[in-house]
Amino acid sequence: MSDERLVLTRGDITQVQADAIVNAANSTLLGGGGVDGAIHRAAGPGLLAECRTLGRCPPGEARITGGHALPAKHVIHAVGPVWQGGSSGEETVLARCYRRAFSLMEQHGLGTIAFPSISTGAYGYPIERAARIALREILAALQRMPTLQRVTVVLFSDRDLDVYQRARQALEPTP
Ligand code: AR6
Repeated sequence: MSDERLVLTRGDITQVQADAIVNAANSTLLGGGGVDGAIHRAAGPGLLAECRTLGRCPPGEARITGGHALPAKHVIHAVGPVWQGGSSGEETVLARCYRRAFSLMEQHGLGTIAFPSISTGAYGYPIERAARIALREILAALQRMPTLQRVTVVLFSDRDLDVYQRARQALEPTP
């Protein structure tokens, strides 16, 4: 059965109101391009100042900060894997990003979250594969966490949204 708490949409994650938005960060947590750059620009310098207190974050891990000037209350900074062909543990590391984000939500009592498509930009992860892993982890979290009210995946193009919608249909067929 289709879980209505999962929403796939096209848009800009910096505009999303949620308890947390997820940033596709790098290990320095000090900003970069892509969605990371957009989040830091929209959140203002307070976010970078808070990130400086955190130290490095290895791939497959995540850290939580405040949302600063964003409409979201928190930012969960997750570091995805760099795609190296698929036989260097990329799938495990990507899955762990999603799991770590959900465990931070549990620890902080958060109910709504929005994810970008982690690793599928600068880090080169093929989006069809990444979508399967992301949605598998999200659907598993929705099943085990009754406190999750809404999980939104915010895709940056119509094509990316289409890839996620197809992957969802394969994992969660609707009649
Ligand atoms: N809202 C939603 N999605 C976005 C937005 C936005 N405002 N901007 C870009 N995307 P990327 P990665 C999409 O490269 O592959 C950074 O420099 C984008 O189209 O942001 O995990 C970090 O500092 C793509 O689908 O993240 C790291 O060094 C997706 O977000 C590195 O890039 C992820 O693309 C991380 O690479």
